[in-house]
Amino acid sequence: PDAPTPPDRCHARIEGHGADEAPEVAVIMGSASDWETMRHACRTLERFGVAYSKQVISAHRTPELMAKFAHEARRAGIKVIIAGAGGAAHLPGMVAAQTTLPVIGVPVQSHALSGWDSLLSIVQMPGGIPVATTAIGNSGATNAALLAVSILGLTDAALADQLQDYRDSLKEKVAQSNAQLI
Ligand code: RP5
Repeated sequence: PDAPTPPDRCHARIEGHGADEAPEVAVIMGSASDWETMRHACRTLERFGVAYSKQVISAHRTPELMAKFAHEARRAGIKVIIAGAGGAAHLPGMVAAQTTLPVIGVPVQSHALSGWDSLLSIVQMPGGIPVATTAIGNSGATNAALLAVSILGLTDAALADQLQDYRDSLKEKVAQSNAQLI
């Protein structure tokens, strides 16, 4: 499929992409500069046919928009939130503070500290407000989407089957790479 298009810089509505259905996953990011990383999450959701929305929402620059999004997400039918941010990466934690939906945080690789700052900001949540934190960068964005698929698969057997097929394809790739070593 075509590469997902970048999100608008800022808009408050939760709009779907890639499917006619209402979005089940919301992909949000602190800046348009996070898109190069977060597009991997969107691409993976598209691969599984999961309807999602995407938005730039900054914890620091648009705190009111962040609160509005967090408060409205469940009512809008969102089941999982994927939040990517870099540097002083408060977005995943601050969204998690304002909704009981599962929040998966993606640490975006920063220029100054290679993403250590993002990782530690996202992963070190105080007890009581969890954020499921993935690896830094593109792999983390991909895995965030796979984790969302896994969560949705709890109540969607067809999606769970698709995830198993994907895992089988990874196994097959390893077998093929071993065959090439001969
Ligand atoms: C964070 O600050 C964003 O998530 C981004 O990773 C970082 C830098 O943002 P820009 O200055 O590129 O907009 O809020």
